[in-house]
Amino acid sequence: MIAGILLKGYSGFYYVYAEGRVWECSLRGRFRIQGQEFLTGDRVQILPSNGNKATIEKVEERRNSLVRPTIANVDQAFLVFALVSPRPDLNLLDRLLIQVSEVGIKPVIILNKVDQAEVNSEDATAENSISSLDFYQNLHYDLIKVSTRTGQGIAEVREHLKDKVTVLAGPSGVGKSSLVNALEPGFELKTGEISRKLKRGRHTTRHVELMVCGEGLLADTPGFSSLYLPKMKREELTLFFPEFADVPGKCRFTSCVHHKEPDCAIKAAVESGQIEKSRYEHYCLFLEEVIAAERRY
Ligand SMILES: Nc1nc2c(ncn2[C@@H]2O[C@H](COP(=O)(O)OP(=O)(O)OP(=O)(O)O)[C@@H](O)[C@H]2O)c(=O)[nH]1
Ligand SMILES: [Mg+2]
Ligand SMILES: [Zn+2]
Repeated sequence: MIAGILLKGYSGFYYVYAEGRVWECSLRGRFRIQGQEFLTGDRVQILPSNGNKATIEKVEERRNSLVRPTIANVDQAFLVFALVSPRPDLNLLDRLLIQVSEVGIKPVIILNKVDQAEVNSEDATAENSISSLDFYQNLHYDLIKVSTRTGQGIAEVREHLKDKVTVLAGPSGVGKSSLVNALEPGFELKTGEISRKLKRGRHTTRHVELMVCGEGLLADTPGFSSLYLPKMKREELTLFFPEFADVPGKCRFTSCVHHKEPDCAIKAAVESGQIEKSRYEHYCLFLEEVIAAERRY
């Protein structure tokens, strides 16, 4: 038997990547009735029969799984945003950082369309966007600046793909499919208007698919613009704002959630500029959501 990763299930067959090639697999006995429980990204053991055919004999326990997209055992997520258009939605970015970190997936922020900076270099909006994402590097997140148009940064993205299962996430129109095409020109994924028109159908009729890309596996996803926070206790939210831990000094109250309390070290750090204002504003928004959700449980 050989170990592999499930790329996709399609019309009763399962495509598994193992030992550098793709196997068309059917299910062995007891799995047949449980077929629907397989997820893209599942680690499986397969038994080759002839040619590229094999049967799935065993499914390993999942390390993690995401609901949207429905995929298991993801190592990292590329959180893709565009420099100028569509304007980076930092609220969504901060939500995504929480969502992936919570299940142990490493986030990598990809700032695409950096070629737009040259075109609009006089434009204050572009300048703001650049600096507003740069500070994420100081929060110990990886940030790669790319342009699928000029090829800038593509080699660096390819490096990050190596030996990993990566999922793309981000709003519609930021260039996720364009990025896949830049990494692997053979795929020719639909981009732009066509992609948007097909999106609904594609989203509902097809499961997410992993593609062999460079030396890793990559899943493209349709864009989205809203995201719920995972279930957590209000005091856990600070864990997803790593920069809060770097703040010197202490809050007056040990139970301080850095919101309405007096003598708060975090609020002082926002005032002094040590903590980015947008990050703190999102923290407060998220805190209210977490507290509202607590009441429902
Ligand atoms: N200027 C510029 N435009 C780009 C770049 N990358 C992609 N685009 C354009 O941005 C538009 C959207 O690209 P897509 O790749 O379809 O975006 P997507 O994120 O896959 O969108 P959805 O599939 O709807 O989620 C297209 O018109 C692309 O040509 C880039 O680096 N620079
Ligand atoms: Mg797309
Ligand atoms: Zn505080």
